Amino acid sequence: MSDILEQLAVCIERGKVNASSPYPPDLRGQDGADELTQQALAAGTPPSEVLSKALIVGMSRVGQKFSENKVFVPDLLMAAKAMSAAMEHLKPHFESGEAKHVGTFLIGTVEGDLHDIGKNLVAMVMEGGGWKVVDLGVDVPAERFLEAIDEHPGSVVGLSALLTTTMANMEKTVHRIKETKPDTFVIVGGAPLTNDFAEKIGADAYAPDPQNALNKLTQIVN
Ligand code: B12
Repeated sequence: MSDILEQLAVCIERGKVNASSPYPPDLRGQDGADELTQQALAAGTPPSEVLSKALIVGMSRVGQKFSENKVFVPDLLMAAKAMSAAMEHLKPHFESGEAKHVGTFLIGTVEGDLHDIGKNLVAMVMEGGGWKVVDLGVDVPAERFLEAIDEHPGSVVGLSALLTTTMANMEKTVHRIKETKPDTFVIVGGAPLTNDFAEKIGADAYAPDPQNALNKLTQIVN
């Protein structure tokens, strides 16, 4: 079993989407993220384990290599594509079957930032935890968050940022939300963030990963 998860982590890291994908050439003809995710689930691996022990592991490895200049942007794009192929199969397992939602969760990646893999994972896990999720996408200006709060009164807002430059936009977004809708609960996340930063910019909470976010938010509504 752990063999499939390791192979899947390699497919994410190398950007091997599916068996028919010609990229990367040395894995031509082998199963990709698409097939291996289905095999792991069919073998009874819990979806949360597929997520934490394969998908996130593969993305972290490619991220590390990017930081060391061993791979480049096209490699990241292929890794992101493989990740999306895998997530398509995980999604149904995280969809909530509950008739009544715990609450509404608005999520988006802040203005200037196009990274959405982490945001999508948080959205998926929150949905699995019984929340109605409204995904505003990437590069979301503060004003769009405010409009969405008007459309979904009482919702909790989640902001994602992956770039140190867009952490500044996150701060502006939190300030706009807090000055206009002071009662809105705002949780922030993303690789460069810390608890201290979240406190400094006036967010109500920080979570390093989706499960932590789900636990914190479910606690506040109870
Ligand atoms: C994949 C990737 C890309 C892909 C994104 C594809 C996509 N669809 O998202 C592409 C190729 C497009 C890309 C582009 C760029 N990238 Co990039 N990218 C990455 C990489 C390798 C992985 C990010 C990722 O998906 N991680 C996996 C997910 C699962 O982790 P995560 O996002 O951190 O999310 C987790 C938590 O943080 C948390 N979380 C996330 N959001 C939220 C929100 C809430 C509310 C909560 C509670 C929790 C939470 O939960 C998630 C699951 O555990 C990182 C390196 C890294 N290791 O982080 C660089 C990285 C973020 N990129 C970087 C850079 C520089 C860029 C570019 C500027 C590159 C360029 N020269 O063009 C552009 C910027 C484009 C833009 N305007 O946004 C730098 C940022 C450096 C910095 N200090 O700002 C990094 C750190 C790489 C590096 N070491 O240099 N990138």
